[in-house]
Amino acid sequence: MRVTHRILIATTNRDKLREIRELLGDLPITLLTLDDVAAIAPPEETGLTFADNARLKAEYYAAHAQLPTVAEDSGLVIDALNGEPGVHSARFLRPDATYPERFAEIYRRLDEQPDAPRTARFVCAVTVVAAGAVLFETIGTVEGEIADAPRGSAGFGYDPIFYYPPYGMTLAEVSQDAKLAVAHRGKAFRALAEWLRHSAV
Ligand code: ITT
Repeated sequence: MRVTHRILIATTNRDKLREIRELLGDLPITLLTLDDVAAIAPPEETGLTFADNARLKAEYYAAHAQLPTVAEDSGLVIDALNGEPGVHSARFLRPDATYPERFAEIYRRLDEQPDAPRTARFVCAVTVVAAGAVLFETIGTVEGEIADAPRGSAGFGYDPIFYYPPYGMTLAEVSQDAKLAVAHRGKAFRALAEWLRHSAV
């Protein structure tokens, strides 16, 4: 086995980073974060898909930091809202909106179509770039429904409104381990961990 000794986890989101550290913690690799490298202004996320934005971020941060880099793009896709907030999840409504404000807007829009299905999914696209080349890409998803009302205080972001039927709870009502066992980021980063174990990055 030959793995890279150091890989940059290029995210500005502390909640994502906490989950990623848990998911990649067992690997014989030093995980660097954006705090460990010279300051890099975040790129504009102009992609139309999660995969586009994950690749854009990995290429951008790898070029600036000159390190093997993993980036991810993720978000909540609500079928009745034509896929919104989707790739706009982090800035839905307004970049500085609170999550309760975002939830209220989502419920307002869903109330306009009471007969539409409440189905939704979280998506996480992950890309690894080293020396200018895309070496690995994967996408993890978890299917669920928009809860009748926000519930729970664990997790982050849209977790309180994401009801996961097999648990009978939202992802903000379960432990981080229970969330990572079934959710989008857990699936994507377990696939990445498997690849890193066998790759020669
Ligand atoms: P980076 O681009 O620096 O990684 P970001 O927060 O801007 O950080 P994204 O553009 O990928 O990242 O947006 C992800 C948003 O999707 C995140 O801010 C949440 O609003 C939402 N999201 C993603 N994963 C989530 C999860 O596990 N639980 C709840 N909300 C999630």
